[in-house]
Amino acid sequence: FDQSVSHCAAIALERLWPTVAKRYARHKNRHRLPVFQQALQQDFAQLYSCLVDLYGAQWDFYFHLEQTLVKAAQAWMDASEDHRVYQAEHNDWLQSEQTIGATGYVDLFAGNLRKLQSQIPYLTDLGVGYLHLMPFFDVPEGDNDGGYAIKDYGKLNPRIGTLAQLKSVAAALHDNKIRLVLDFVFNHTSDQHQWALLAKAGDVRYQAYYWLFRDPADKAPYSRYLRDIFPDKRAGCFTWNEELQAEVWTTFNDYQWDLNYQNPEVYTAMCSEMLKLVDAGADVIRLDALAFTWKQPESNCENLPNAHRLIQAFNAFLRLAAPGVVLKSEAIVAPDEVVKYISADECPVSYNPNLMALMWEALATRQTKLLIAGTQARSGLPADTVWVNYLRCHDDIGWAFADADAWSVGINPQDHRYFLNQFYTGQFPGTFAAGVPFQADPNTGDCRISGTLASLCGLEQALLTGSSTDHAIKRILLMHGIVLAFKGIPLIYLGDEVGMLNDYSYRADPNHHNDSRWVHRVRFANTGADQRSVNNSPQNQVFTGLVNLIELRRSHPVFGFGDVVVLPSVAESVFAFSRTYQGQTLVVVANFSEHRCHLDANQCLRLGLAGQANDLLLDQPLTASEGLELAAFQQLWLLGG
Ligand code: OTU
Repeated sequence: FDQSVSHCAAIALERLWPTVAKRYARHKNRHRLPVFQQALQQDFAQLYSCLVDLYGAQWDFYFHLEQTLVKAAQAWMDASEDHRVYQAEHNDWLQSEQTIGATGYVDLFAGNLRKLQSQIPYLTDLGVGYLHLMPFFDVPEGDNDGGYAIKDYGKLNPRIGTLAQLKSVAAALHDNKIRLVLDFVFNHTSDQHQWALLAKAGDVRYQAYYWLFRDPADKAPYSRYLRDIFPDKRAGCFTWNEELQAEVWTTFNDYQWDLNYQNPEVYTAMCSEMLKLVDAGADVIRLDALAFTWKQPESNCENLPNAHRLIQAFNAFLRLAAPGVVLKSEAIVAPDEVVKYISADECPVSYNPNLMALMWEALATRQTKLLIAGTQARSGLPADTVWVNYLRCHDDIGWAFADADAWSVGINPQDHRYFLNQFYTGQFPGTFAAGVPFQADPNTGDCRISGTLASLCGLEQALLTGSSTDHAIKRILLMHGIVLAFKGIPLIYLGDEVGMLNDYSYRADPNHHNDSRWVHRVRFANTGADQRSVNNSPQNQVFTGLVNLIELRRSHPVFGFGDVVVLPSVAESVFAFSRTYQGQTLVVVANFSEHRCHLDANQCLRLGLAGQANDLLLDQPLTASEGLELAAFQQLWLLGG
C-alpha cells in the first residue's frame, strides 16, 4: 500500500473534487473549472503535504482540508478577469532593473487614499513599480502600532478611505505598472478584533484562536525560553486579561494578541483574511512578523520549522486561489535564518536586513571588512526569488549581522553592536548621526535605532551646527547608490528621497511618545519635499542625485538580471561588487570614508578591472591600468564590454 504523500494527496483530491465540481457547476465562470482542476493536479500535493505535517494528527483534519480547498476554488471562480490577468502575468518584473520600490503610510504621504491616487505621477516620475503601503485597515482609536493591530481585515480605517477607493487606487496603480504590496498581519490581531471580543465574552471556540494561560505552570515551558521583543514596554511576552482571568500571549504590544496556529481553524480563517487583500488588489503580500507564528514548548518560538511549514501552506493555498500573487518575507532576524524563508515555495521576496545593517556599520566605521565578509557568502538567492534591498523602512534598525561573520574579521559582535548603538544615537564622540534608541533593554544593554536616512547620515547635525552639508549628502547618495546597484528591488522609504529629517513631535503625542519609530514617520508635507526644485537646497541635491541614480539603473539591464559577486577587500574603506549579464560586466567600487582613496593598477586588477571602462556616474571612460582615484564617499559604476 503506497502511503507516499503524493499518492495520498491524489486520493484525497479524487475524493474532494466532486464537492468542488458540484458547487460550481452552475457558476457564471464555470468555464474556469477545468483550469482549476489542472492546477490542482499540479499543486494540490504541496498544500496537502504542508497541512498533513501541521494538522494531520487532528481528528477533524479532513474537514479543514476540504475547507481550504473550497476557499481556494471560490477565490479562483469569483475573481474578476482583469485582476486575475494582471496578477498572473509573468513575475519577471521582480528581477527587472525597471522595478524601483517605495514604501510609506497613506495618511503621512498623501492624507488618504483619494489623495494618494493624485500622487501617482510623483511615484511614476521616480520610476516606482512596487509600492508597499502600511496597513490601513480598521484599528482601535489611539495606539494601534501604526496600523499593525487589526480589528477587521475587510474594513478600512475610515480616515484612510473606503474599500471601493482602495480598489480604484489599486486599478490606477496597475494602469501605471505599479504593483501593490499589502501587509498580511497574521501573527496577531488587535484585542478588539471580533474573535478576541468573542473570546473575552466566553466563547470557547474563539478562545482557541489565541494563546491563553490560566495556570502559570502551563506557560513556563514557553516563557522561560522567550526573549522580549518590546522590552521597553513590558517584560515578557504575556499580558494579563481580567475578563478571561488568563494571561494572553502578546509578543509585541499588550493589545496585539498572538494567533494560535496549532488550531487548524485559525489557518483556514486566516486564508480567508488573506484573500481580502488579494481581492483589494494586492500583488505582493508582506508576511508581517512571520518568524513568530509557530510556538513550541522548550524553544524560543522564533523561526521554528513549522513556522516555515505554515508559510509554505499559505503559499500553496495562494498558488491555487490567486496564482501570480507573491509572498514577501519580513524576517528581520539573523542572516542564516532570513535565507531559510526564501524560496519559490515559501517567500520569493524578502527584505535584506543583513545588507542594510552592514551598510550602516560600514558608514560608521569607515571600514568595509564586515560588509564584505557578511555579504560575500549571502547575496546569491535561488532562481525566481529576489531581495528587497533597503536602507530605512517604517521600523527600527537592528544589528542583524551574523556573529560568526564579525568574529571572522576580528570583531567582537557584542561590543560592536554596543558601539554602533552609541554611534547612531549620537553618543559616540565625533559621530555624525542623530538617531534615537528604540526598545533599549536595561537588562542586556541592547537597543535598536530609529531615525531617518538623512538624520542618520549627518544632515541633521550639519544643518543644526551650520556646518557643511557636503559629506552628509554624499553619504546619503552613496547609501542609495549601493542599494540601487545591488541585485534586488531597491526600496525607498518615502521622504528619504528628499532627505527628510527626524521629526521629534511624536514625543508630545500620547499615542506615540513611547515608540521612537515615530521620529522617522514624518508627514510628507513636513519633509521639505517642496524644496526639491530649489537649486542647491539639500532636498534638491538629494532628490536630483537619487533621480540620476535611478535613471541610470533603469537604462541598463545588467542592474536587473546580472548576477552579483561581492569582490575581495582591496582597501580598508572600499566596497566593491560586480554584476554580469549578457556579456556585460558592471563593477561598482565605493569608498565608505571621507578620506580619498587611491587604488593602484594592482588593486584594480584584483577587482577585475584592467582596461578601460565607462563610469556611468561621471559619464566618462576611466583607465584602470593607470589606477583609480576615489574621492570622499565616491562610488563608481564601471560598465565594461
Ligand atoms: C513588524 O516588525 C512590523 O514591521 C512592525 O511595524 C510592527 O510593530 C510589528 O511587526 C508587529 O506587527 O519587531 O520592530 O522580524 O523585527 O517582525 C519591528 C522581527 C518588529 C521584528 C518584526 C517587527
